[in-house]
Amino acid sequence: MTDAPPRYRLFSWEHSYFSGKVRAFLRYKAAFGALAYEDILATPDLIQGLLVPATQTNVVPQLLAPDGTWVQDSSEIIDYCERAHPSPPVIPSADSAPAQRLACHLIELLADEWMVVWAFFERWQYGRASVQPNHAAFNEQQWGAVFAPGADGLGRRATARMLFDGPFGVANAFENPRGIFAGLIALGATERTASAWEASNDALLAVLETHFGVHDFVLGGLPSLADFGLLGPLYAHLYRDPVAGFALRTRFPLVSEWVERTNGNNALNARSYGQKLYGIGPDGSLVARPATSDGGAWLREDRIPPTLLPVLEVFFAEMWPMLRSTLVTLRAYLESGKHASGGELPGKTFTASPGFETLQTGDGALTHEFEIGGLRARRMVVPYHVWMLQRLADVLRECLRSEFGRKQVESLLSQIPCGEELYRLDAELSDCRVRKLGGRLFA
Ligand SMILES: N[C@@H](CCC(=O)N[C@@H](CS)C(=O)NCC(=O)O)C(=O)O
Repeated sequence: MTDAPPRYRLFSWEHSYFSGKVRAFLRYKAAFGALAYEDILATPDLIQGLLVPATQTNVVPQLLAPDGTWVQDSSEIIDYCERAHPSPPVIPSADSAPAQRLACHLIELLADEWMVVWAFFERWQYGRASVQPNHAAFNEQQWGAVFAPGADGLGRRATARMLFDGPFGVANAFENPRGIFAGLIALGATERTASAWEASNDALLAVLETHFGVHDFVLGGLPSLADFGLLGPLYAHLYRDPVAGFALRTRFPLVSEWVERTNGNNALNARSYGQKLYGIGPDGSLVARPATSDGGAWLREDRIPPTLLPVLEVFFAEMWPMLRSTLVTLRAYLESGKHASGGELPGKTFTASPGFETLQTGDGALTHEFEIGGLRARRMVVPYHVWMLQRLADVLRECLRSEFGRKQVESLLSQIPCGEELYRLDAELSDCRVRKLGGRLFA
């Protein structure tokens, strides 16, 4: 008899961006017997009674490990489980596949913290009464499921509607921005910039459509961190939300199919990992072969498929200037003496953090200019980006340890405009570092 795999508890919502990323990752590990997990709906009672006391943050997803350790943050959850259950791997090794490893982390960052803007915008914009097409009813249903889990269907929808019109600020949206809409403005997504964000998202989907026309996953025939990262925007928002979901299915059918494949659930047509395709042998028996592209494996010898380069180009063209400016702005703020040394920093992705609104909105010290589609706009600085950059700098250093690694990384970055600026990351992070304790960030 084999021992049962260790059982984790994931606290998540079906319609949450970062929950989709982590759930698909855990499902992949579980499919190969590395671990088992229970997916628990993170109701307000559980968030306030369990999650906040454990990690000091109310965000989902959060993971409770079998030994009682709480892990908050989708990236930390993946790193934690990857260390504890390395097989099957989702992050290529720094020694044998340094370019693929670096590409995974760049794509994760793009998906987590840049694609989030349009995904967040489409959900709420198409839920405003005055906007067509409209998915307000669906949005009520998906939020009501969390906020009134014990109520009947109409009760669940009514509860969500009350929250939308109250604290979420949907009724007044951009006229009197509060809640969600204040968050969108803080991210630089306004009625003026919306079409530029949409165009950026469309262009990225077009590039992905080309890639998934050749390879079933980012790195070939098995998923990796890059796939799970991309599933953040692509599952809960761009696939499930009806208005964006209609556009995705009709205009980007291969991306849509990849969502099902990476999510690993009800994906018979999409052909997923662990699945086989069968032919009939000469003697009439079923003959199995891997169902996914590239022989059902990552591309060998650290190969980066050429169709992936345009995705990385988007990272360096659009997101990288904003990240560099984040470091400059945060450093200036920390050096201004207005921040207690070691003091807490804002920690949220979607909105200004409670208590930091003055700094993170308007012309506050933690806001900066950025560009999208040729438009200049203003957005908040998100110190969490610095934490992600520190993680990326660690990965880059590991990848550059060997001669092979230096050659592979150089060959990758030299093909991407501005790619070689990444070598300056360590220098740019000097004097501008953050610490993450549970769900809180400190200077
Ligand atoms: N960096 C975190 C972000 C988590 C996050 O922002 N979760 C969203 C749902 S997808 C949330 O809980 N938002 C509620 C809030 O910010 O109050 C991660 O990667 O897990």
